[in-house]
Amino acid sequence: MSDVLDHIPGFGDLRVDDAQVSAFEMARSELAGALDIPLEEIELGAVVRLDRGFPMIATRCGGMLRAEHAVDFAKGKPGKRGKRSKRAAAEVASSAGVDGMLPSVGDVVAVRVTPGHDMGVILRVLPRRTSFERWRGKNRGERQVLAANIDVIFIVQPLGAERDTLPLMRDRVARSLVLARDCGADPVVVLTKADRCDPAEVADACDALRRLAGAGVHVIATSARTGEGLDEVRACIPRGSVGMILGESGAGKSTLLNTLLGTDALDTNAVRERDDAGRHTTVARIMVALPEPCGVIADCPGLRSLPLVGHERGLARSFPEIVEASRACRFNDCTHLHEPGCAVREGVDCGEIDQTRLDAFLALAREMRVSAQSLDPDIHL
Ligand SMILES: Nc1nc2c(ncn2[C@@H]2O[C@H](COP(=O)(O)OP(=O)(O)OP(=O)(O)O)[C@@H](O)[C@H]2O)c(=O)[nH]1
Ligand SMILES: [Mg+2]
Ligand SMILES: [Zn+2]
Repeated sequence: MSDVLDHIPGFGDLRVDDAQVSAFEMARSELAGALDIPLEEIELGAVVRLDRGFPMIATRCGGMLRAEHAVDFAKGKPGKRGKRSKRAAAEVASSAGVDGMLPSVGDVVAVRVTPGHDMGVILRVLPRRTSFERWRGKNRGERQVLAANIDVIFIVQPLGAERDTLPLMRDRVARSLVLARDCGADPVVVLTKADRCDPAEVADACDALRRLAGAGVHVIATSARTGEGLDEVRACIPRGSVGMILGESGAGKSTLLNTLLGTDALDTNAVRERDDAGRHTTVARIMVALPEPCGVIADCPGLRSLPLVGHERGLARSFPEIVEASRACRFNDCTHLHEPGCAVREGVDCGEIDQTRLDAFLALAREMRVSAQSLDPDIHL
């Protein structure tokens, strides 16, 4: 048993690209001027843990500290530096170019580190290479950034759960693929708990999900008990890359990470026997650095639902052959269901397009049209 803090990545374990470093250099001069503070007090850092406390930042200089956000700090939320009025907050925010963008795990930030203070202040969230976002709320039009600068998303789905029929698994995996592609990360499907099924069942599930996910997406059956598939998972997260783990509570996300770490650093909990449901054991977003030659993965709380709202880009990236074929449909607004001259259905007939993928595409496209309409009644179905 080891502490999760032993495995928190340092700045050098994360991938901060040249664009982010130059954005930082520019932000640093601007912020130092606007706030009238020494340049050396502003450091480049990355958010490696987000929990109920202040975000934890690994800095380029090798430090690890908790940091409050400049906007909260300025708004007078209780912090170590005392209170400020809302008015002062606005001034600080505007003069310093603090844009109010909230940091998420994986974010690269400009952080103020003042000698003698153990708490930093996040002054700016730097441009994100990728941003994994989820719809939040009904009609509020808000998206929540669950993680930033992620290269690989592990879509975790347990095998051998009675309530998870193949259609349900397909639906969840299809949604996750769209979300992952939407943010620009590469998806990998990881089926956990393979030891609970016989090999034929495992093979069937893998085949079905491979067919759905299409070429170029790995589908890996794993077991934390037998070690099956773990090397394949490791191969998907080489050193220098950053992953996150996505799946329902109880899917075995933290257990998988512990197995990859080789120690029980992350808390796990038995699922409810009656229905295999998890207990929402993980409540924080915590990055862990895997042993060489692997990179970093963020453990995340289980997500119950994955609504798709405005993820058209992700849909198009997940089903490129369907989008490509649809350009040749006779009607621009072809639904690919019944129209004459539908190139997509022709593609299915001649075996170029998989019916399973088309079904998934149509269901998700329709869901997105319905959700868009509920937000904007002028959009017609
Ligand atoms: N048989 C078997 N059980 C597993 C495997 N992996 C995980 N489990 C069990 O599944 C249960 C839930 O695992 P967790 O790792 O806590 O699940 P989680 O996805 O992190 O759940 P949350 O933190 O609640 O989101 C635990 O009892 C694990 O022992 C596996 O490969 N085989
Ligand atoms: Mg967990
Ligand atoms: Zn068509």
